[in-house]
Amino acid sequence: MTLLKSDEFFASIASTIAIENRAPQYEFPEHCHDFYEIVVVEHGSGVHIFNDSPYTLCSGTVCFLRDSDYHQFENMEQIHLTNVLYRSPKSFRCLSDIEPFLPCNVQTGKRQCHWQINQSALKKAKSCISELEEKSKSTKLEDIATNEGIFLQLLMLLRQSCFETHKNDSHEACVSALLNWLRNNYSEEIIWEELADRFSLALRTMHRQIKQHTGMTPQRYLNRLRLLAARHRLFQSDDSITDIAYGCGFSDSNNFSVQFRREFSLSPLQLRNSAR
Ligand code: RM4
Ligand code: NI
Repeated sequence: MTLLKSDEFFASIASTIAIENRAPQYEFPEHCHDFYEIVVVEHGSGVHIFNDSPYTLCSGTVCFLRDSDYHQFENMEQIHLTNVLYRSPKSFRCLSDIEPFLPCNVQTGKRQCHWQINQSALKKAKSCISELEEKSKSTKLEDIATNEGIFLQLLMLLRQSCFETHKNDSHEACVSALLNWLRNNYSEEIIWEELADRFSLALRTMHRQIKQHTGMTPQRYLNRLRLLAARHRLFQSDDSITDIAYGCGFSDSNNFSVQFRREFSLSPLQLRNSAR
């Protein structure tokens, strides 16, 4: 796996923060970093595979990565995002430690690294980011201090908005909950009418909102989740292709193979053999 090194991205040894705009972000293969990263998605859609789990990106998605995480971007459609890089929670000049403000519980392995913020918070975040960008190449201590101050502001803003996102928008809250549920339960038999009901959405609203959030129809999105999970299991396990197909929610293994080939241009068997 490729390791991205801080020397490539930070302006100098003195810099503690670096801004990398990706407008657009193209597909990007699996990699890790020797730095930490906050990814803020402005608009577009795509799939973020984070430590092997797929997450759909959309406007307002924020992701926190540590130096031990790895990730990749797939199926990017007009995605604009910004990476805010920092060396580590304790490697600032003027801030002592930002660890308490990062998504927590590394020990239990249960940390929610993807956050969703609303449009007004996104606007504020963007303005912090452009301020950061202005001085990010400077080696003057004053500029570094100013930037670290802005970075802390950005971090607080993201945290706060993550908890507030859904306060005023019940549709958004329901759709978020539904998408979250799907990410964990894609292998179950899904009846869209029932699911819409369960998350208090009209069927048409659900359809429209999923399309808006993921850029895909609900069925296509569900299929992608299943196919990505299947691909992961093909790489990581010795389970038979039929078991994997059923285990990921396909009711027929021929149909699974057809869809798989359409999505990844390889049959499940070819993919498994290529991994060996
Ligand atoms: C890449 C991609 C990676 C990020 C580097 C800095 O284009 O966004 O995720 O680590 O830039
Ligand atoms: Ni990265």
